[in-house]
Amino acid sequence: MLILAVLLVAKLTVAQDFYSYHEISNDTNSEIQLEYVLLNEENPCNRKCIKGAPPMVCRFTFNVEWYTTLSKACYDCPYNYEDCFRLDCIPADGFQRPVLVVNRKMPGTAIEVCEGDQVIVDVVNKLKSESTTIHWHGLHQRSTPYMDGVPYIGQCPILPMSTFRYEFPADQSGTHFWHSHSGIQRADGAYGSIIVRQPAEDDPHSSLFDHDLSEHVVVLIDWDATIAMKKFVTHYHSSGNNKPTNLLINGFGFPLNSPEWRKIDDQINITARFYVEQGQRYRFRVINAGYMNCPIEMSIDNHTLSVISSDGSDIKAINATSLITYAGERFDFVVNANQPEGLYWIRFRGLMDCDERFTRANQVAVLHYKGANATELSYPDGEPNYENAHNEGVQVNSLNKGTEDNTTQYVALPDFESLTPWDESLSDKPDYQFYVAYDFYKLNNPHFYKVPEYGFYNVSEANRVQTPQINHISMKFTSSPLMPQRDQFDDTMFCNSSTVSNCETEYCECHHVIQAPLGSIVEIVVMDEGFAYDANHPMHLHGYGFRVVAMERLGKNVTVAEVKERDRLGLIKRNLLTPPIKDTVTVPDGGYTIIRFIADNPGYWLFHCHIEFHVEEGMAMVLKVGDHKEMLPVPKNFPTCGNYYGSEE
Ligand SMILES: *[C@@H]1O[C@H](CO)[C@@H](O)[C@H](O)[C@H]1NC(C)=O
Ligand SMILES: *[C@@H]1O[C@H](CO)[C@@H](O)[C@H](O)[C@H]1NC(C)=O
Ligand SMILES: *[C@@H]1O[C@H](CO)[C@@H](O)[C@H](O)[C@H]1NC(C)=O
Ligand SMILES: *[C@@H]1O[C@H](CO)[C@@H](O)[C@H](O)[C@H]1NC(C)=O
Ligand SMILES: *[C@@H]1O[C@H](CO)[C@@H](O)[C@H](O)[C@H]1NC(C)=O
Ligand SMILES: *[C@@H]1O[C@H](CO)[C@@H](O)[C@H](O)[C@H]1NC(C)=O
Ligand SMILES: *[C@@H]1O[C@H](CO)[C@@H](O)[C@H](O)[C@H]1NC(C)=O
Ligand SMILES: *[C@@H]1O[C@H](CO)[C@@H](O)[C@H](O)[C@H]1NC(C)=O
Ligand SMILES: *[C@@H]1O[C@H](CO)[C@@H](O)[C@H](O)[C@H]1NC(C)=O
Ligand SMILES: [Cu+2]
Repeated sequence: MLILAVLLVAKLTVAQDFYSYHEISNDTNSEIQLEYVLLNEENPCNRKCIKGAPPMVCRFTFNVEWYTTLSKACYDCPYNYEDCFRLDCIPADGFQRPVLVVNRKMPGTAIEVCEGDQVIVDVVNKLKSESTTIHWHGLHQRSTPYMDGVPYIGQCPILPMSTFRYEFPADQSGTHFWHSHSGIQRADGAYGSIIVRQPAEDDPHSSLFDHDLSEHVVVLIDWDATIAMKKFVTHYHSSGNNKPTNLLINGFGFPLNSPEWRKIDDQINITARFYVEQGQRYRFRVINAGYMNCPIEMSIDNHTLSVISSDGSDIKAINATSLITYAGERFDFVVNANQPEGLYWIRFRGLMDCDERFTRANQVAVLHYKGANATELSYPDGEPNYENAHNEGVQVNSLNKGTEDNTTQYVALPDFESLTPWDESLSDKPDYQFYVAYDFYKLNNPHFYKVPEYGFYNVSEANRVQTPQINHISMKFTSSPLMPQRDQFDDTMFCNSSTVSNCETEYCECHHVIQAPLGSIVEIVVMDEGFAYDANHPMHLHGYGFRVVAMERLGKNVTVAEVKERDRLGLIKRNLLTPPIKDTVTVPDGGYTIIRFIADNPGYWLFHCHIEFHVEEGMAMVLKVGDHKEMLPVPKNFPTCGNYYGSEE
């Protein structure tokens, strides 16, 4: 009876020939569990969005498991081209390594829906001993804050053997992505796209492009030959590096940086390939799912990128030659296929820890005109390499540049013009202003050093890894989730810069929470002090989009006091007209980025660096908006977790 009911639901939402059942099994909780894998192209929710058409319920099952690139499903890949495209084959850059993926794909199953649809994703944890959660990056979960997917904030981690059903409305259009928010699982492959499309009538840019296709979603990640946890422990407990060596575009990449490159002559070189027809204009949607300090510059030979949107929010179009994206950011641009029919390199170049000082990570994809006399294994002329991965011209979102560089060659974020009209968050004076300053510090972080045995200054220079902190505090997560189990917490259990002391010399770790009353206008001055080496930290706020009103690089060694003084003297220019709305933004090294939003989404929301290793080390803090009774009620039977110390009567 129950099986029939489930099948009926599936049939209502999934046309019959669209799915293949893997297995039907009885769950241990006597709940019938139906497992099916919907290939992206096959999901009926991935459709043309028609104004006035009824919304759909879009169901997905995400099986999270350890897997491998070049598995047996790949047969003779990478020596046989067709084999690399078999179901469950993950070719990556042609090297075998373990991956942690969803539905044996990397990127995992794409979610493409129309604005207003209801998304239901059953996340089935098939890992052997690790927990997981999935975050829907870019969706603010205003009506469903318990679905945000941050362990110990919005929910308990999902245990192995367990299934957690995420259910939320796709109420914000744009290019978003999902990724594991547990540990550093994203780095091993647990990421994919969520595209929420609109009817053409609602899209202010619809006249600028002819096509907005699934195949033109571009998911980027920095990549390495080993599992991320190996890199993490050897970096923090020894002298291992934290530099990725390669980039993958939609899961594909030439083994450009491998020592074996050029030696494996019979190996197929597979790159992502984007087909276009001459005379047509295409909307591309780029997602940077990167996990290390590896901003990615991209450009397309002989083509202009007309940037129209970022993080799901539209801007007045900007024509650019190259675009830089940081981990967690998304950009949409239109490519006009107005060049002679042929093949063109799409070039990607890693910056910072991926640049010419370190690994020279670079990658290519192909813009393939359908009319070109070429096969899926033909390539444009010219050898791709790190040096030629840059095209000169107007650049958007440049590394370590704010509005201080007013040459027209660089377009900084505060110079974007949002198509979302002015709102109260752009009032002259905010209700609350927070300074959030960070850097790397030479601390005896007890997670990695032990005094007197092997303190920071005892060990060799190569072993002295500095700790990134926000306001000199490392975030310690609670043992049960803040929002659903909020009755267990009160403000005295939290800390912030006004409750701690000596943190500049001693390592400080606590539940770092700042607070804003519901409905207040909040300004956060995010600062990179720039004392330690050049770095770059893309900061992501959960639950909100924010206006980027200012961004400036001041130079090396900047203190909070100096920036406050600059502001007092009126030297900080804020764009309070219609600056862009983002959810992830970087800060120039030795500079600041100022963001504004109205704190109208009650709850506990994480604000953190989107570099996996940094957030894992505690480069995060929580924004508490509203008091406990203003937060939405906890769903019935929501899972709980926490410590157990026996009964101590
Ligand atoms: C599932 O469980 C029910 C009731 O416990 C049982 O009748 C049924 O045969 C089981 N189905 C499968 C596929 O194991
Ligand atoms: C892969 O690329 C390398 C370098 O360009 C080349 O030597 C090799 O022949 C290519 N393999 C195939 C099958 O085209
Ligand atoms: C593409 O641009 C390069 C460099 O600007 C130029 O040399 C080349 O001729 C262009 N190719 C085409 C097909 O226009
Ligand atoms: C961008 O370039 C196209 C031509 O390629 C032009 O039609 C359009 O007006 C330009 N847009 C801007 C904002 O400069
Ligand atoms: C297409 O390319 C092949 C191989 O390079 C060549 O033999 C053929 O003549 C070309 N066809 C045309 C129409 O250019
Ligand atoms: C850029 O800034 C410099 C120095 O502040 C100023 O002299 C120049 O006029 C500015 N140029 C533009 C295009 O705004
Ligand atoms: C580490 O440094 C401290 C302080 O200088 C010193 O007391 C201690 O003996 C050193 N430990 C080792 C193992 O060298
Ligand atoms: C700092 O934490 C204390 C204790 O939780 C809290 O009362 C105070 O509001 C916090 N300060 C800010 C700026 O949020
Ligand atoms: C910045 O601070 C670092 C570390 O304290 C110091 O080594 C460096 O000399 C300073 N640089 C400048 C330009 O003041
Ligand atoms: Cu960081």
